[in-house]
Amino acid sequence: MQEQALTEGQVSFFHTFGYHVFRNLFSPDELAEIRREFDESMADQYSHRPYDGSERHWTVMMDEDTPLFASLMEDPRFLEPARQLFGPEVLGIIVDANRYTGNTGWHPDTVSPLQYGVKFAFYLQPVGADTGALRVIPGTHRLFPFTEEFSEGVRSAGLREVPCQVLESQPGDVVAFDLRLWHASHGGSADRRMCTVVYYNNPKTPEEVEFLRRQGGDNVKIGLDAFRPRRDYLYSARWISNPNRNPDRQQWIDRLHEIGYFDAQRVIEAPPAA
Ligand SMILES: O=C(O)CCC(=O)C(=O)O
Repeated sequence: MQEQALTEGQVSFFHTFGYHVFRNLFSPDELAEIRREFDESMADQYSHRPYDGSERHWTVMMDEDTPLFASLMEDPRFLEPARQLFGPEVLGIIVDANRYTGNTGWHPDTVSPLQYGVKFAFYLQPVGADTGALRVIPGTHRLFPFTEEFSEGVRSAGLREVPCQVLESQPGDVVAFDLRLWHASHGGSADRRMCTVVYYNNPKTPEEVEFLRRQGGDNVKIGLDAFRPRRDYLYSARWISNPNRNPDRQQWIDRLHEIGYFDAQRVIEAPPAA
């Protein structure tokens, strides 16, 4: 396994422009296993509504039925760069999988300057400028919060008209970007497979804490409600029980409990009815 801590120059580039691309982070054997877990989990989560290319499918990949995916948030290849970028107390939030349909319009992944972090994304097919690669507007994470005028200008300019950097990638590569960075994709296939590992900044001020508290319920809406997989919770009771006593996971769970991130309904799996 290859370790991928960032150099000082790469950390500085990320903070200045908002992204970094890791090449060949996964071995061919890992990729084969990732594809197997992806297929099995998606088939299971959408057995009631198999993918037909008309709408995006999404699910969480943090449980014992997908052990490789479930290990990624604690894997130093992700956790170490996340810590270099947002400090040693950065919070592991989610590992997910997506089957995208069509283009993705320009947007950042957060609506508040009080809520930020890093997303690591990897595609299971080769993706280029007009075949669904992530495209980013470098430096826009530093403009946050955006004026309505800027947001409207970007959204109305047309997907391919906005000046940007295209982050082409091959299976095995991983694209990391700041959640505040404006990004989009153009021309992807009807079944573009993309997975992510997300970390949030550990909030410091009462306002940041309050925003993260509300984000738990918001993540239920933008994930479970929007895509309707079979699971009806983000975090399984088993994940929360941290059966392998992983100290990093325990630190995240304790802090997220303290903040109240888990309090909204369906953030954590409900206990079985008595
Ligand atoms: O790959 C895409 O089409 C967009 C990905 C994206 O918007 C995201 O992961 O936030």
